[in-house]
Amino acid sequence: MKTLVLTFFISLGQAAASSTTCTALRLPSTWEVISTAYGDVTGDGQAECVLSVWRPWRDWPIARWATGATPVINNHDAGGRSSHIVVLKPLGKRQYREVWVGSALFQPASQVTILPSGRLRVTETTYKGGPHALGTAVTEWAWTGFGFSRVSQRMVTWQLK
Ligand SMILES: [Ca+2]
Repeated sequence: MKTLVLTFFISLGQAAASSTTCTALRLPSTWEVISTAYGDVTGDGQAECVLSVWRPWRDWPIARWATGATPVINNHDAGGRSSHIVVLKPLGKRQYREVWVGSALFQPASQVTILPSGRLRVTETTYKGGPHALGTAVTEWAWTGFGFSRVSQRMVTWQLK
């Protein structure tokens, strides 16, 4: 019998908070929430729920009048699902307000974590492997006021023995 040995060449650090607050979300049934994180990712002193979501891909609305393909045209898997980062503000009483929903990611996300610094840590996977495949990279993102800017990227190497 083969043994799977995983060698993870990066330090994942410590998560800032649990995601237990981000439950009871009422999302479209076609959305699959892969991971949630709860913490202040926008730097305003109030916590948000950050979700890694895979959902049916849709092109940008500008595709209707654009002359060329949009930058997200290939950002989906073979089944037509794309990966998105979603930021929601908990309002209490199981209510949430949408803060930001990102475009279909070029490099899809699986796990999300909010670091004590407020940066968002994303484990990236591939559209071919799917949302539950082993990560291929870990990236850190900082809130810009209307979205995230990538701060760092570290590739992940898995070794099978
Ligand atoms: Ca915040």
